[in-house]
Amino acid sequence: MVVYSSIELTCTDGIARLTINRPKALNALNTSLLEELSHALNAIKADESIRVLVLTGAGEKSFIAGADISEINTLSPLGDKKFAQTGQEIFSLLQGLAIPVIAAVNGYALGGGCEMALACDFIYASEKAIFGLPEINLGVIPGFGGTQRLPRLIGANMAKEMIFTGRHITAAEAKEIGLVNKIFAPEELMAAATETAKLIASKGKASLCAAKQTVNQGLNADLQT
Ligand code: DAK
Repeated sequence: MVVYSSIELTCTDGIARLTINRPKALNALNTSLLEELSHALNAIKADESIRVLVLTGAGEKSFIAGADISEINTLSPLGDKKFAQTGQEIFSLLQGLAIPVIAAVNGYALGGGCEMALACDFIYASEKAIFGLPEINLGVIPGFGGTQRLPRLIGANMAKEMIFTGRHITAAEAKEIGLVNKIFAPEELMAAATETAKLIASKGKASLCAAKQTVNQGLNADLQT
């Protein structure tokens, strides 16, 4: 496997684990991390032995604390546009993976971090996880697909409240509104995500991929289609 500087990719028994690892910035997404992520996701896509992906953040405090604010502050308007497009493309690549993807949210999942979890098939969270789309506080809107994926998951009105207020919500609130499937003690989160990943990996890959594709495409079509 390739060695990255801000992410880690491991694979055991058909289960890939992708860990965002930039502790000095609470795993915030900067351009070089996004480039590594793009490379890793394409490697996962090309590896037929991988049946499930688990995505998490390194450390106990943060899943991903959003886009890297200090980098965004240095971008020109064109640079801003490119950064947003790059993020959108990578999150579409993540969502479009044929295999199931579980987000194991271990801490802060803010802005782009929350949006990345939304691009996964479902979310398990630590009791300490905090979710939010605080872009409004920076004078912008969620730029990596959150305005589209969040309402599809929790309904338009709940999504608008989160986006308009920029408020942080706890794991318990996130579960109540259907953003999160299950909550675990912090030390149990990865074991629980891995156990579910193993159960999923024990199923036929063709039917898993067909199930994912059918659900996802069906959400954008009428019942008859
Ligand atoms: N970017 C860069 N560094 C970050 C960061 C981030 N998003 N979040 C945290 N850090 C850094 C802090 O600066 C600090 O660094 P040092 O001072 O130690 O060098 C270190 O991580 C530890 O953070 P704190 O000291 O703040 O830790 P606390 O426990 O006190 O607070 C916190 C944790 C997560 C509540 C806090 O760090 C925080 O509020 N962080 C920022 C969260 C946030 O607002 N994230 C961005 C969401 S918006 C675009 C425009 C905007 C966007 C995208 C595109 N275009 C126009 C293209 C924005 C998208 C977003 O994701």
